[in-house]
Amino acid sequence: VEWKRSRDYRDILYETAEGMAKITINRPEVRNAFRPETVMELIDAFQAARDDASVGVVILTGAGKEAFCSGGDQRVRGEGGYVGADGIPRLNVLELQRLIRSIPKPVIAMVAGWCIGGGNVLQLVCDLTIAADNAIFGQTGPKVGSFDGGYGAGLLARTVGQKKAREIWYLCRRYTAREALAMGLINAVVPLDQLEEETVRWAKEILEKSPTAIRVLKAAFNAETDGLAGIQELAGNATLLYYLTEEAKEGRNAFLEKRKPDFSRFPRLP
Ligand code: 2NE
Repeated sequence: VEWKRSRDYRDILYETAEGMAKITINRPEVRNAFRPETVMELIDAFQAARDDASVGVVILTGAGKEAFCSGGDQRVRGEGGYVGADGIPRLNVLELQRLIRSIPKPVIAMVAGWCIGGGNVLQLVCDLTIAADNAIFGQTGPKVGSFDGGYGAGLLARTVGQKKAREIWYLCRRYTAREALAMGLINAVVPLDQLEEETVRWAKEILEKSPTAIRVLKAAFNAETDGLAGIQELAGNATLLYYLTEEAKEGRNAFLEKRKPDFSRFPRLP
């Protein structure tokens, strides 16, 4: 794949090719830990991928072979969160998690090396995860004075089961890619030198499928786990499809033409 650098950022890379966007956390010197600015850029990049109709699948990864992401940058952890150059303490990675869930396109985590703390939660909220055989997964919150009780706990339990999720958080152990695969935390393990090739293969298989079927399925999976926000996404798809019908257009046209709408020609299907 010939990736084209399509947007410029400081902490991340944004590249596109053949219907895919690849978003790379580019802070290898800290094992791709994120600071508030990194997360702001990631949010901007995911919004760009969402709005680009030529993009059907997003790949999230980390620069280098050492790490996917080591979570929040502990060097900028201040009184009330992670403090950026603006001096405001934030936990904006939670917004990023919601965006990865709600973007109506599959997001594939491409994981090499460490996938730890908030980094593991990021791969968890992605639709699919392909890992290299050197990947290591785990949470560290209770060791370093943090925790993620949102998707980090609830979605983890839905994904690997209650017992395993509690073990992961309470003991803060590290798990190999094979162990992660066995517990259902990820989708596949491949040799490190085949990681991108395999991830792109999965992305292209998805790109051959009906985009509307894929987007409604994503919303349906979210509806099962994400409460009213998940139902909102699923219902948003129904509204989108409805807007495309003559029936919905009749309502809009009647309003604009200041007449009574005539829905009599639209069937009430069983
Ligand atoms: C990731 C890990 C296991 C890597 O170990 P290793 O031995 O391969 O590398 P090393 O030497 O530990 O790390 C290389 C450099 O990266 C920095 C290190 O401090 C070191 O810097 P220098 O000594 O060379 O200057 N680095 C690595 N991770 C960092 C981080 N997260 N923040 C700042 N600097 C980091 C090992 O480095 C490790 O255990 N890292 C910490 C993992 C961690 O506890 N992350 C935070 C969890 S909490 C969280 O992410 C979170 C949450 O729970 C809830 C909401 C939001 C976020």
